[in-house]
Amino acid sequence: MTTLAVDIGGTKLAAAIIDDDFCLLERHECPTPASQSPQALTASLEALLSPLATRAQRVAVASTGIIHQGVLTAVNPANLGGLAQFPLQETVSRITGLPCLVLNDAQAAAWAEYQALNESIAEMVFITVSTGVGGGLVSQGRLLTGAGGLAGHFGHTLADPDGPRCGCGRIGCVEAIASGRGMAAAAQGELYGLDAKAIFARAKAGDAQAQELVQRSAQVLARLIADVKAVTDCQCVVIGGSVGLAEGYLAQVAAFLAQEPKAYQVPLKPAHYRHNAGLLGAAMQALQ
Ligand code: ADP
Ligand code: BMX
Ligand code: ZN
Repeated sequence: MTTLAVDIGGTKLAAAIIDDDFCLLERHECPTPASQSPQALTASLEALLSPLATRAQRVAVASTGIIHQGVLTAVNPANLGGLAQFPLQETVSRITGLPCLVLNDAQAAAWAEYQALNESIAEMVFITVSTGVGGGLVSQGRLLTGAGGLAGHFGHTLADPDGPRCGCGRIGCVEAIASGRGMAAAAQGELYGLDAKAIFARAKAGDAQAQELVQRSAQVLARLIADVKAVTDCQCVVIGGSVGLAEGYLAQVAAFLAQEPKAYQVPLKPAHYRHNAGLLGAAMQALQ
């Protein structure tokens, strides 16, 4: 049996054929359309999934947004070009003709990363720093999704009451500062208009403003992790997403976390499955 796994993020769509031993047999990627029209996302999903659908028996989707009863509702619609709601399960089932499971991207990644731990851990938290900042929590061996799908949306906790407005409607969310989009929005002067990938490249080349933007993100993330430790007493926090996995980023987060009182410190790990954690976690959930 094979699963067609799909990861819908604010920046990219990924799809892979995954076998029942969770080997990735083939992987494809395309940009996420920046449009508030549901037709644009449907068209991109059609182009990505149609050629792969005949090779799988089921589909498993990990997607940005609250996923409840198969429907995607954005907490932060700005991450999806303004798209606030999308009938995800119905659309993907129609495109592929296959049974389809859908869950939040960070919750899916949390599940895969929990399976990859080689120690017995009761509480584990996963945080993705990517287009947004997402999260997932495994407690006593169970993935917590919440009655409405909101569990683990750590990116929308408060980092700075005087901070920028978040697309979710709150002021000063972690996501508004620490995410790839948040870093890009704060860039000024020579860095104005650059995305987070380019900002990291400038930081590496010695640009002071770029270094400050990366540092600010890492500091905000470390404070979030201390808060999460205080709430969950998790024994490990796994970090993913393209910003989270960028060279040198986790070391900066760890250095800021080390400045917190001992009780709020927790071991940090980079995602074992790297950029495929969401795809694999969705496939693992579908097989259960
Ligand atoms: P998605 O949010 O679609 O799941 P990613 O995890 O790739 O996708 O996160 C996208 C964000 O990561 C963007 O803000 C992008 O600029 C940034 N990014 C992509 N590659 C890198 C990199 N090598 N280093 C730092 N940031 C990166
Ligand atoms: C946002 C929110 C979360 C998601 C997180 C990371 C939306 C559309 N998404 O906080 O559901 O898990 O971003 O998403 O409101 P990514 O696109 O960065 O992977
Ligand atoms: Zn927010």
